Amino acid sequence: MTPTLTAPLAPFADALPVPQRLVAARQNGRLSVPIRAGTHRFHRDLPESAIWGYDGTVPGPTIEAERGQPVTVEWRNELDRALPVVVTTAPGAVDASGVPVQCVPGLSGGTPDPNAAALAGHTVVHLHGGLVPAPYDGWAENLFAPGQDAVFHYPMGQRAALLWYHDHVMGVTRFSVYAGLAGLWIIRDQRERELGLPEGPPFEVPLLIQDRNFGLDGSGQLTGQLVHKTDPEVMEAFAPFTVVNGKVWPLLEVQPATYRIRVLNGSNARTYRLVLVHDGEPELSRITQIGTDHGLLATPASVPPDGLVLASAERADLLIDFSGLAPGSELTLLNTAAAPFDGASFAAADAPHAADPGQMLPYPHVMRFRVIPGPAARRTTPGALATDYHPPAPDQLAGVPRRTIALVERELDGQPSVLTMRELVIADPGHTGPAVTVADGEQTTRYATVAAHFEDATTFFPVLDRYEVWQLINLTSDTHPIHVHLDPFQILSRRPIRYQIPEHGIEDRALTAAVILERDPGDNLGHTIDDNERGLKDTIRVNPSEIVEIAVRFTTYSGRYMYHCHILEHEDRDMMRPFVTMPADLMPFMA
Ligand SMILES: [Cu+2]
Repeated sequence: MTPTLTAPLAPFADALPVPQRLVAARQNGRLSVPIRAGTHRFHRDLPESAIWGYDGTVPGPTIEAERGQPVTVEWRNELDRALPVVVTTAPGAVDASGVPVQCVPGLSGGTPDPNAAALAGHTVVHLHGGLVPAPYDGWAENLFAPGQDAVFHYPMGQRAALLWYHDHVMGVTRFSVYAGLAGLWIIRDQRERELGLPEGPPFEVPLLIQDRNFGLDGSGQLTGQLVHKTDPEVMEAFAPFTVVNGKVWPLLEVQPATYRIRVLNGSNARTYRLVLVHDGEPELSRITQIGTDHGLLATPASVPPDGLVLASAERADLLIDFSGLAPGSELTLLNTAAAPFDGASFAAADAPHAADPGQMLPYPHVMRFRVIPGPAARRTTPGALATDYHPPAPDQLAGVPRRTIALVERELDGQPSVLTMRELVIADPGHTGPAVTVADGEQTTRYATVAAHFEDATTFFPVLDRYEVWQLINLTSDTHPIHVHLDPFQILSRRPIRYQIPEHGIEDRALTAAVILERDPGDNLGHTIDDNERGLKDTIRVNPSEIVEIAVRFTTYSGRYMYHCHILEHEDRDMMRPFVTMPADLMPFMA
């Protein structure tokens, strides 16, 4: 284990900021949001950082909408400064003392990428989780330049949920989101009000969690300069400082009451496994999860024994009970997830000792809650939450179209390997080229690759209102959070596999692999579905050596959308593909 590091910033020094609220109903549903260069202080002891932000702030304002009341946003690109992030790849993966370079500030000997420095600020906004017509979904190539505007119409015909809006520009989303282009979007509805859930301050608190790194000056002092640093072995940026609502390791004072805490992992790549610790012991029983990506679960869920796992873009709606705690009590939210995350477990009881630079987790701190005097107000959790969805019945899924996607890591000479997706179709009997075989008991299916890159021809044409089953096969050693735009989906199964890929089995387009639906003897993962994953999801973790099946049904809008890994460094490097939703009556006319 690599020795622990001393934090160069004091934890729990800054108060947790709550982003400015933009309540759409107060502006007749018409909002105008400038996208601006600005400055932001990430910690009281850091100089100001140059950022890009919605309304010039990090995070952007929280937009609040009402189900059934459309919102129009005029997104005004007023960026007048080039990308405020130094992008670099360090020459080595570890420094002279053996510490991974991504765990420390500064460039670690890397050269600033001049192409990144020249990025002028073309942008496009995606409302993640939004049931939005295709022209307003934020297609990654439909950019608007500095000085140009885009007026997007959001119908809001969807259930209450915590969504988020962020930049989705082709190829460099990882830099523009890192620069600050992300904000929360909350939809409210009658069902949540019937349940009497807290709405707005002080008892509803959103937490947008990200990781960031900063530069060093000539004397080794932290500057506020945002640094996106990778290394020759790891293509994802895992930054050492956890930032919540724009502050490094903040502090929130809470009354001895029940709070509704709405969490989004808005990090580029880092997965969090959150453990609430009081006096050195985990107190996960204080947390009840009531909602996930697309809103309320059917019934409340306990946090899994190891902690609450959230990969990039996943959300959790939590009730945290601080009642019965004396004023002055402190509860710390810690992260125990190694990076890159591969699903491996870590006991919650060990969370105070989770720091491990060798696992790219130099500081497990996320934030702290401190109890202040106030009236005790414990809220009972309703036993029944959502009543508007059910898992699809087996007969609804019998005979529906099945789509198969393999996640693979392709090694390249002289540069970090790239993660890509391969769309597979059942091979013709006469197919002689490279194939993927999937053996499930007695039955073996042979697949051929039909698409490998974002710009390859579209092969997915789902018909509106019809169920499909998408099967995601992970042939890599990392967990990938796969996000499907437009309607939410439900997870059907998560099953262990073992597989073999021959030498040169992963080529630019071709893929050869033998997959067997059984557990590999060396595989320690549970491959279970957590209770909190049984709601309506738009981002699902696919762990190593695993097949995940999801039931997908698009309902409302036809057009061209995307699905992709939400590790931004992966989606920017081709782990993203299009699909086109089609009205049934047009299908006979498709060439
Ligand atoms: Cu990925």
